[in-house]
Amino acid sequence: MKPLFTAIACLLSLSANGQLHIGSGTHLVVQGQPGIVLHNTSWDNDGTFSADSSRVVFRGAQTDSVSGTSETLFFQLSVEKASDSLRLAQAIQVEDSLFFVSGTLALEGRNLTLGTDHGVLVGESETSRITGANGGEVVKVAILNAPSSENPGNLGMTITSAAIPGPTVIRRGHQLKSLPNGTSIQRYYDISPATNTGLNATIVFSYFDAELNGQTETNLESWHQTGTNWINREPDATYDLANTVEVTLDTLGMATLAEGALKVQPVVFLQGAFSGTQMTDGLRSAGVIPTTEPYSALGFPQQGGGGETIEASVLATTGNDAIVDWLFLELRSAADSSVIVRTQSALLQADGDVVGLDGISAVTFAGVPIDDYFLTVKHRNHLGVRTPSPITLSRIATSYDFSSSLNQAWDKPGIINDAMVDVSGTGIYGLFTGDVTGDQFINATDFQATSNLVTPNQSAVYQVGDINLDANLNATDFQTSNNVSTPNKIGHVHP
Ligand SMILES: [Ca+2]
Ligand SMILES: [Ca+2]
Ligand SMILES: [Ca+2]
Ligand SMILES: [Ca+2]
Repeated sequence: MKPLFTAIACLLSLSANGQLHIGSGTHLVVQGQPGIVLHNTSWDNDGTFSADSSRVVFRGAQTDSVSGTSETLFFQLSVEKASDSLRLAQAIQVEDSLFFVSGTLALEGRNLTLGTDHGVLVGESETSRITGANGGEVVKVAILNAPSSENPGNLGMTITSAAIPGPTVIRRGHQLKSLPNGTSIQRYYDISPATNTGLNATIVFSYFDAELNGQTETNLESWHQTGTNWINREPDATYDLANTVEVTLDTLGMATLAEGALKVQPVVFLQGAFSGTQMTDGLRSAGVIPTTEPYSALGFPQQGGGGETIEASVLATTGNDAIVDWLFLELRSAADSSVIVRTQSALLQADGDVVGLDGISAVTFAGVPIDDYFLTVKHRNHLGVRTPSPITLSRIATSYDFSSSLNQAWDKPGIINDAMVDVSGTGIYGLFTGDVTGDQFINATDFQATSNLVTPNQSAVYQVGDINLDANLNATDFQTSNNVSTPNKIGHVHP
């Protein structure tokens, strides 16, 4: 079919400064392929454009823009700029294909929406691609039903899941994200599925080397947002030649890539809470665990941490991974264990796993160099412990099981009590309970304080006097305190 131009009414003009202007009241209908080739000519649509099945091609070495009071709905669009870019000065839609031949398309804070049925990016490359340092997003809606390596709109986010996410809005942007460990690469995906739990989705994030923002490619990891927290997850795989990072996520949302932070996965048990093979989640089931860490308010000195929060949904998990309480972790200098390099509030699961603020992932220490550190674990009414020697921490999570042996904790010289207590009677070690004053001593002062706090009895409380962590203040806490405070005990954190 031959190109057919139909200008209804008037005011379709090519101005002297290189602009195709569709004036107000003008209706431009273009049929066939290619429809319009614009050479060093911008597009300004104040009227009505009916793209039919046409292609609008931008060529030439000058910067051109797409503007106008009307949001243009292209059928096909082709970026074939010899240099520089095509810039959006108005949001646009591309119903079918957006071709990249040469040059870039700069979003400049505007959105580019791809058609739900056929909208797709074609031929993006290191030199011809979408950019958006000043904001704007590429938007695609896809219906995902047990997707198998689906890459909606060819946006570069490939998803595989046995679940049914349903209608899913995928937004791809190129503005840097500010993360706890620095900034992201120049790309993010914001994914909003209709059903967004238990997806167990394998996501392959693609990027261009030109988007790396100075980061070491082989260190790229997934950072995804839950509430206001950025959670750093080790990827399942990283391919620096293919420019992809693969990660498994149960819940989708805002996600980007950046170099990972130091990670640790300790195992810790708490006396009083421990019973049988794991710990009670009585505080959680009573609904009293605060969503903001309690340690700052209790006067635990902070270094780079403090104010950590969690989503209420983190406390919905039951069973082995149910949250018992907040813990307080410290990295201390390998050269001097009295020097606290970084503090981080974390969460304790019923089976002893110490996890990050999503209640699942390893604990991360952002903004800290890869090095050896002493690791300290404290709890608001238990005696703290630390590793006997510095442990090597890196982006790959280091496991450290305090519970497997008394030797897993540093033994303070000249002190009668050990660092930990056998909470099981069968060689599972945990932190001594009963330091309700939080001074790393368990003595008559703690017993007196507990005695005062349990009078009268209280239930469904989050209180330091609740030394068995069942959310109740009563005779059990009183009796436990009486037992553990004789003889007196001292915490084992530093000399
Ligand atoms: Ca690469
Ligand atoms: Ca666990
Ligand atoms: Ca005390
Ligand atoms: Ca209690």
